[in-house]
Amino acid sequence: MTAPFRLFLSFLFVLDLGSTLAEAETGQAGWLRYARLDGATVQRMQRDVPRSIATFESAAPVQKAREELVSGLRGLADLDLKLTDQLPPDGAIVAGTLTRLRQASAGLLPTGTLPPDGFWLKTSTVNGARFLVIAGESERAVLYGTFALLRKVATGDSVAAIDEKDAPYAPIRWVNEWNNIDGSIERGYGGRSIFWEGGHIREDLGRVNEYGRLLASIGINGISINNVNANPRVLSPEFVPEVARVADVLRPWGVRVALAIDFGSPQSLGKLPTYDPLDPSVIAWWKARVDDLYKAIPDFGGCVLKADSEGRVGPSTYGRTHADAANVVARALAPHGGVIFYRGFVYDHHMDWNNPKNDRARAAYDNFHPLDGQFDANAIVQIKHGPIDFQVREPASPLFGALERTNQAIELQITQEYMGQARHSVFLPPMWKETLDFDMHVGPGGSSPVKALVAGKTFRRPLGGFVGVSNVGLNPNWYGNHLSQANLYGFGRLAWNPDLTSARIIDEWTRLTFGSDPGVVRTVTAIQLASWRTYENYTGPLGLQNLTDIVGNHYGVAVEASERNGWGQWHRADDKGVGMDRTVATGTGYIGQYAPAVAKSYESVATCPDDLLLFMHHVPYTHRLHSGKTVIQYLYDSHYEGAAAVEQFLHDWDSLNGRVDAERFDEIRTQLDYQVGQSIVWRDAVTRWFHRASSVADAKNRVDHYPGRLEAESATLNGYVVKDVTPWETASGDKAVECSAPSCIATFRFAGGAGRYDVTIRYFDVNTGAARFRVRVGDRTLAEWTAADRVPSRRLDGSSSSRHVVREVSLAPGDTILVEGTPDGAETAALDYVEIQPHVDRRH
Ligand code: GCW
Repeated sequence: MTAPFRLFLSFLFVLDLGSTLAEAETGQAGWLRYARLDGATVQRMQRDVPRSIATFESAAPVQKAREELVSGLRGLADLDLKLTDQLPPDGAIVAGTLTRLRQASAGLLPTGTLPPDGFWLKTSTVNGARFLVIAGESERAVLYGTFALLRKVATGDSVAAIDEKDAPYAPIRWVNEWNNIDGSIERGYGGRSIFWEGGHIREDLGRVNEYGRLLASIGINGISINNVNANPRVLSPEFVPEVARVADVLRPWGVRVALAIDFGSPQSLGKLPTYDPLDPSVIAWWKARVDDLYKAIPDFGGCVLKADSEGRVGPSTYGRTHADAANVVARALAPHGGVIFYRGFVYDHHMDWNNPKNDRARAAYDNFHPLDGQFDANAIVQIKHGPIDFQVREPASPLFGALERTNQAIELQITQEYMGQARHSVFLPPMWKETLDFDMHVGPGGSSPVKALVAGKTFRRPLGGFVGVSNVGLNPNWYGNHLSQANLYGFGRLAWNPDLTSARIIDEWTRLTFGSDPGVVRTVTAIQLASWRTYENYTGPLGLQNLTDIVGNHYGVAVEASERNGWGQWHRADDKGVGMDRTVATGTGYIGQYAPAVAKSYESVATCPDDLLLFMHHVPYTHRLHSGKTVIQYLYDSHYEGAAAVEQFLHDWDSLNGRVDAERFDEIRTQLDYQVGQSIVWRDAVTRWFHRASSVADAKNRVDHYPGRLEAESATLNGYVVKDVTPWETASGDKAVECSAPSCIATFRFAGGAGRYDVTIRYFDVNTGAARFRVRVGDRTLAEWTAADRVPSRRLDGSSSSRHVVREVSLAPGDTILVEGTPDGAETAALDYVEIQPHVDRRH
């Protein structure tokens, strides 16, 4: 090695110690990066943390805990722990099950017990030596304690003197992965499956191991690894060894593996003449398949079942009940300690829209309330948090309050199906908490938040808890958006302790994920905490639900897509008013499914909260909200506020340039910039739609007035042809232009005064090609790009509407702006408009 090269290397080494910002970060380590703390905190930790780690158990979770402590403390605080299986005389970190630690030394911990899966972190002095004890009620609880300790260190908490016991709120803390065995993921936005590929479990389960680590760190103890729209093949004998491999990888992390099953399997897979749950041959078939699974996977978690829902077969084929269906599987699982989650998501998707009494929101309660008490002790009804389907705002499902003698679990959706599909940043814990904290007013004492009901506390149920639909993928950052990881983190933290505030959760996550620079923490937490309300503001406020393409991709804006079909996500907006009348007095009666105290407040417009008004009532556009604003003006204002807030997120993020590693800084910036563009599409589409429907003008005169906007259909077109866009509200002026030649030009004439402008080109980027664009002013080329994004649309619509902004362009009166489009494949280089706005210097 040459001297200069050596010098260079040592320079790199110094850089590495001094700053973690220099390193590229992919997000793959999530919140478990163990990045070096600042110098003062490192010193403090070096003083307070003992230098060896003692464990006495060979159980895999305890070994994992030890490895985690070693790598965590090395990364965070530059500590090199010695490994030992004795209690060293000069003190140590000691990690193990409570029982085993008591055997090792009576002096480590005072008397006391721990609840299931609980842990105890305690500093003790034995014979003058300091010990930092991590005791777990179970083996996996040793891991939970370990991750809790590492979280303290990573967020800079003192570990000099601790005495803390903690235990999970509920026994069920599971995730579901809607992965198909071909490797695709239903409603997954982070790439292909980490579990499956080409009809089999993947050879390389490295990412499964990493995922298990992330799950353990937030206390998740179960996972189903295939889509609830289940392929019967997962139960076939040849699959058992494959599933067993996944279980082997996740077992050390304390995570039990489960499968989603298809109710028709006894017939489709087992070749029986029937799948009637009361038929003896069917009963025997389930038992045999389950016994077989347990031979290979002794700690198999159980099954998830979606039956009689969205085209899946179920017990109705034979006139049997959901309880019959759940119990036939429950009885096969019971001897092995397995559980069945029976999904409460059962509704008729062929309902007649013309019948004002029809209401999908009633379905879960109507289907399951009559069956209360008929489910076996190891069956759990898994209930989506709201009565419809993961919309941006829904009331708590009335079914939570209607099962007294049945186990239940709440299903929350971590993957952002209706929440911008990870292309929009939406931090969901504030929304989940509204449901979890909502008082259903049932049970002894008449007060019962949803969290207590689902955890089985209200009616003293043996089982219950939390299920999150996660859908991570092979993308290095798991979800396709760094900020979306906070939703998995938040889900786990709330499943462990639903009393945590969203502010606390996001503060932890941010410090763990980006470090504790106060500016970074302040900015990231503020963006995350405001993001749900912001998203709601521009996609479906006042309980309208998401005004998205309900029958298509659930992504872009399409205000009428929910209407005139059987899917039941109706908002019933017409020329006079908007909203679903769900009252008992004149509507669908849905409100009557709640306990009287809740029903009373929803039944009257005078007491119904504004946020849910249009979910519960049909009102004229001129109806005044509690705030005094009319409904229509609120719809206009909230959409403008929402879009403006996203733009502010982007500016706030920009202030972190240089304070977050470049890779994640750029990726998040790109995401937020895209979200700004989409929020404008939403804003314009929804406000224009309601303007046209209601004929009520925007008091602030913004809707249908767009200063600086030049429509493509009014430009001078060379090769481009004008095209009507469907739905009309997704294109400015209802129209776009498409190129029907090898290349085309749209020429826009600038009529403003001389100055510096930002020029936005609004175009359509469908997923069937990669068209090219070039923008010129005279012979100056301003920008060139390829429309190669992969948004979920092959049509010109709200999903494919995209924008390119060229900043600080000098323009003079009479200048012509030429946009040249070159189609590719089925992508027509379509244009919507050019918008020219005075440039505002935002540098501080
Ligand atoms: O929200 C709907 C989704 C479906 C999903 C279904 C369910 C797995 O659009 O993709 O199917 O809910 O929860 O079963």
